[in-house]
Amino acid sequence: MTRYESAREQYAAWGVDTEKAIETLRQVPISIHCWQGDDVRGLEGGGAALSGGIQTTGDYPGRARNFEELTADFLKAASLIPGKKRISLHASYAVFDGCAPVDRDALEPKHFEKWAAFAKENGLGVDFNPTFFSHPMVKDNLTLSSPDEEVRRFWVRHGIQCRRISAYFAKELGSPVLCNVWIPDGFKDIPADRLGPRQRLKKSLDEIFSEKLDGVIDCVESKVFGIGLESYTVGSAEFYLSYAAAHPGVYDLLDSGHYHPTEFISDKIPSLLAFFDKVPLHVSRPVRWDSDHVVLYQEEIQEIAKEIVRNDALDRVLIGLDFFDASINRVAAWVIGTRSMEKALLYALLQPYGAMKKMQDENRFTELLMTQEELKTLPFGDIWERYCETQGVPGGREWFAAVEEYERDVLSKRQ
Ligand code: RNT
Ligand code: ZN
Repeated sequence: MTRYESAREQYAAWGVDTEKAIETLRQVPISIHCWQGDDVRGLEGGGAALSGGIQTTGDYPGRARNFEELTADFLKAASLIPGKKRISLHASYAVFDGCAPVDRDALEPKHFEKWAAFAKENGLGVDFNPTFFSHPMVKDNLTLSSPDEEVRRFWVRHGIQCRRISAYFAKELGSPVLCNVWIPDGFKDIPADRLGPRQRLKKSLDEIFSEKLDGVIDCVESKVFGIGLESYTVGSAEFYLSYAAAHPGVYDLLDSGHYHPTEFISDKIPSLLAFFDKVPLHVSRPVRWDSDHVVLYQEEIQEIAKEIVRNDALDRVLIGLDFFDASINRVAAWVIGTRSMEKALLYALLQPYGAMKKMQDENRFTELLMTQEELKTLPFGDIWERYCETQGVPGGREWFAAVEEYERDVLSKRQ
């Protein structure tokens, strides 16, 4: 008997079908963010530093410097990650090859033709993010909530163009595109007016979302604070949740680094599922703050995956990743983070939820506690290895050899 066969039997004894779990997971798309490959710098080449209260730290060699390097690195990572993939782009990754560069408020689908071709060639769906940071028109840390009409309107035009670009990708690829609005707007110190900026943000969002577009899934991403913006965030959790609830077709995106340190998005997923038909996520790993560390196979990510799986919401929760670490090999960061998400989903698919829910409803909490604990030491690793094998990607530590080789032959040559 192989290790997998033995593991399959052990799971079967708990009423879990491992074959079915593998078959289900194979079809779940994970949206992998492009910005892990270049420390969120983008391809505009204007040299604007990363702003908006987010930060990458570290200077590991080998950062991608252009479209070719970024896509090559992405594909290297993707070749080592099992499962279905999408790519999440930012507007700052426009490619101006062969046409004159334009400012953010004038971006058009043609500036993303190369990405559309890349996505098509590699069977990837695309998700999109307007870029409201790292740009001179971010004035006093404000964009859509700015009291300066010139600034506010510039960013409204950017939002409008980004939705059109999203619709273009959706049409080209035949797959709906999540268009995620996150803005950095906030204040370092105690504001005199907390409502005014929010009223302006509400007005800006109304303007951006007024155009009816096919294939675009709109969402808004809140957060609690940013670096240098510690006292007040315009787009707070309550603001965006209320906005989404009041605007059918606009969804509230949950980023796991955007809440208070003892607050978890896993518990928010079922709350939102009770009201929204879709719940988009940015799965990240905050360490003491919104640090965007590489996602690991840890408790909160397991809980996130469980909430998606046991609520039968694999097609309603849109799983996207958001982390950026410049202190380690960036290809490995992508691989480790995305494989961790896949692992968490597989683990979640291997739980006997029917039986466990019954225990809860029948007040058999001792048995439930025992079950949850015993499941943890079943031979999960053997099922994971099997999943990787069926997906044609290396399991265990073998994938790392491929990354080391790539670092030696490609990444280390970039100066
Ligand atoms: C920032 C948000 C946002 C960004 C990316 C680059 O705190 O999480 O989603 O990380 O858009
Ligand atoms: Zn995010």
